[in-house]
Amino acid sequence: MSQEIESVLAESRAFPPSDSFRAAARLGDGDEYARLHKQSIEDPSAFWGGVAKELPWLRPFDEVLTGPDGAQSRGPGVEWFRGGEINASHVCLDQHLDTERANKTALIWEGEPGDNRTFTYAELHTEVCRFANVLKARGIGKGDRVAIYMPMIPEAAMAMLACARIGAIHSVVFGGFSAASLQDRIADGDCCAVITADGGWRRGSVLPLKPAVDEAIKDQPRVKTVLCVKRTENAVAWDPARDVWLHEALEGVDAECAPEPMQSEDVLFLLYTSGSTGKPKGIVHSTAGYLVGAYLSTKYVFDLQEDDVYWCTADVGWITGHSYIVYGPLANGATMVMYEGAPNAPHEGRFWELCEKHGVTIFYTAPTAIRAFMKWGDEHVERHDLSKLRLLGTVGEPINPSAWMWYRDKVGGGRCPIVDTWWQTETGSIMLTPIPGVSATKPGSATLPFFGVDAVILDEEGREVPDGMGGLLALRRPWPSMLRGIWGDEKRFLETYWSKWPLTYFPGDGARKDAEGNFWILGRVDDVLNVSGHRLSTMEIESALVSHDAVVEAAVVARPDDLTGEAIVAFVIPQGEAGEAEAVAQALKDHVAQEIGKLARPAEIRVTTRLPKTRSGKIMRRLLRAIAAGEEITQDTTTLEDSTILDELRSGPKA
Ligand code: 7RM
Repeated sequence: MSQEIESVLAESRAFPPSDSFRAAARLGDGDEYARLHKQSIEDPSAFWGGVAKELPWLRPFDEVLTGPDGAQSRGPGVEWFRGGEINASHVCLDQHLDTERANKTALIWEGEPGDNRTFTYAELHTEVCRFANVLKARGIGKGDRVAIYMPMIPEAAMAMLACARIGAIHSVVFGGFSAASLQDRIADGDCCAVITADGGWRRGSVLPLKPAVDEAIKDQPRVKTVLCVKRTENAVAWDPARDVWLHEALEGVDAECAPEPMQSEDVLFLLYTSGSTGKPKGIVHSTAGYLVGAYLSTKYVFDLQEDDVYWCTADVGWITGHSYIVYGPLANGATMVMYEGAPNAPHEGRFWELCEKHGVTIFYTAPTAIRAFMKWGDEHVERHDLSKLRLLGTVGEPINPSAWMWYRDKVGGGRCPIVDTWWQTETGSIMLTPIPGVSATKPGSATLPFFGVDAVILDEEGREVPDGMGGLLALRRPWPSMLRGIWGDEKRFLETYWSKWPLTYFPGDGARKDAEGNFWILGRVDDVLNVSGHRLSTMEIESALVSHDAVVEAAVVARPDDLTGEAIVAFVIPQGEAGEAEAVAQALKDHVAQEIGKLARPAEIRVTTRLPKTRSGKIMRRLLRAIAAGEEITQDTTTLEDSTILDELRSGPKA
């Protein structure tokens, strides 16, 4: 059977950068970009060797890329920057200390209640060294795994950098995960310590963290230390043999801590990602290659300049927080904003208030957030002065063109390029993206492969599919920040990512490439529908639904159908009251049929007020599939943001 995906949505708008943006951009010259890109593909060792030399090494590397076929190696077993020694916290902090950046603001932090803390590079360096000495004093050292379970406070970034400084491997677990999820991750990583806080502020109340840690480690004798930051005043249970307040441990600690020299391929961190089935995978990242990828992509994708104020709204519990809050921006000496709380606390204009207050110039968020902002209404955006913004970004899911246009017009005032960045926990850094001073952006497209990325659209047999046709996204060449494995499960690593085609990485996403070489992500391959033999992307049907004024958000899945094989079920969140949208269910079916074609016409529209999402905002379609088919949910729901949603969906109205 053909594995091609029929791509049915046409989007032809294109927005080149303005002349003024182009003139001031780091990379604004198309010829220069083409030359660099060509070199990155034709001579990756020269290209990546040059980039890597921009970072401070403790010992220079001997070779750039090595493996079974030397510098031509591909596939899972390659090594980057052999012979080199480097330390991530030294790259992020120490290198700036004997430059003008020593007294530059590294971090502007704001708590949900409105409290502020800022740190210069010199101050952040001191904090991290002291933090690192606290870890050392507890016997934590090179190669040990340390779980970090924190709210979005400066200590979260400091904890990561302190681990990196002493060569301990951090494993950040998102603070919204349950005790059970935390326990699984601590056990799988065999962690010897947990860094946490008493709690954090979320929507006006304290989200406790320490109790979940206590619960998670009650049967984990390997965990000898729980280091706890005092953020709130809530009471916590205390085991004096194991628990340590950070502020007490810091008293009288030395502010000097030499960075541990790490081999290029030494592990910098583990980060768990939930596959569509099975237990979470501990994605393993290296030190040098990861840093090189995070450093270069931050610099060019965000056109980072010395006086920018950069804000990535992700949580440090996600890869976006690792690469584009901590390692990438700090390696570039940037000034960044970090915010503890929810986007709608205490009001729905909070993000725009923060942009105005701190003079944010670069803003990076997720489509799920953008759709929420749209729903909350334009007035929250319009109330604030966003004239300092010059660049916008999105990540995490395909962005539907109507949300893209809203983001461009309402937030960006029509003047800011939008970088739609496609990448994964596994890729470590951005793979498909516009270069903002060069690329014409298109609503819904992640546009072009970044430097060194050899992306193609293949069929199951590994043949390239013609332009315009949907297929499987594939990466043929290794890149420095690629994952090095799944912690403790080499077999699953090889099967998941490297077994579909020889020596080629399979990310699990469907995509198509247009005649100009721009990539359009169609969503996870597991989500593709098959209606009467036509393979359709859920994302495109969702896009058609939200292009109707009555719909704010939509999720499309298939249920078995005797006649057509699969039938389309659409879950929609209406704009305004649910009653109205029920009345327009017929109109919505017609709208999809008109936008895409009769074959994409939903068999059923279900109105809901919420959709099941992961905590990073991705729709969990596998749960919707079970609901649409009327099955019991027996699958893992621990990564679900709000489990009460399932009851609503099961009992919700049909139309
Ligand atoms: C960074 C991150 C990875 C998956 C990936 C895609 C989807 C991410 C985009 C996107 C369309 C984008 N890491 N995805 N970015 N889809 N356009 N710009 O999200 O490991 O949590 O998820 O997310 O399906 O495979 S992740």
